[in-house]
Amino acid sequence: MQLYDGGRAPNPRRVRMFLAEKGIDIPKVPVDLAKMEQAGDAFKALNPLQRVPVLVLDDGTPIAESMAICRYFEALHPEPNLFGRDPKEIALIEMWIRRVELNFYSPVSTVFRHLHPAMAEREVPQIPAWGEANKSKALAFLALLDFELGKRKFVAGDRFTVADIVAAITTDFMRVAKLEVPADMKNIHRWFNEISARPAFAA
Ligand SMILES: N[C@@H](CCC(=O)N[C@@H](CS)C(=O)NCC(=O)O)C(=O)O
Repeated sequence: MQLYDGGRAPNPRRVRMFLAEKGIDIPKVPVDLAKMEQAGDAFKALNPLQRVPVLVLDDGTPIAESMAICRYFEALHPEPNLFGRDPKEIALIEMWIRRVELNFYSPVSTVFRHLHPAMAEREVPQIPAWGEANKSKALAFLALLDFELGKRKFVAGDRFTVADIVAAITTDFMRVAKLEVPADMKNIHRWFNEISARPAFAA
């Protein structure tokens, strides 16, 4: 199998961090997003949505969507467990993945896609006012997460899980979107310093 990868872009990064946490190494095919390789016919045959990452299985099946790819590897390599061990933990991790993707990743990505000059040709139409409007949405969720992280060590509970990967890669992506974590969000800073110090974060 092969992972169609996209450099420092956040979605491929969360899959690479997940694989590194699991100790899994698979062949990678770089897709140059700046050169719009994702819009070429060969790549569109793998993912008509023209987005990375995509995992292509040995039988040719393409699996897109970062969390779907991570779940595939969790099923193949259950340890270390990152998606939950019992019904309650599985549900809590899923709850936080969805909360983070919908209320945090999505607005940060919208800020980037609608305000960054590098995205002008890809995000058509680019609507700067929509980018601006999403800044406060991203920060509102971050404030909620700061409050939650005052009650426990990790995003979904008392141990590191895939929910931390999703939230930490998004927090790091804020820099690219020219957003800052406010200095007074002490719990976010404490947690992010810890997650970003994990060797897998550099994957
Ligand atoms: N929901 C998808 C999102 C994938 C996505 O948006 N990938 C970005 C890179 S982070 C991409 O391929 N962008 C190419 C483009 O916008 O043309 C996932 O979870 O993997």
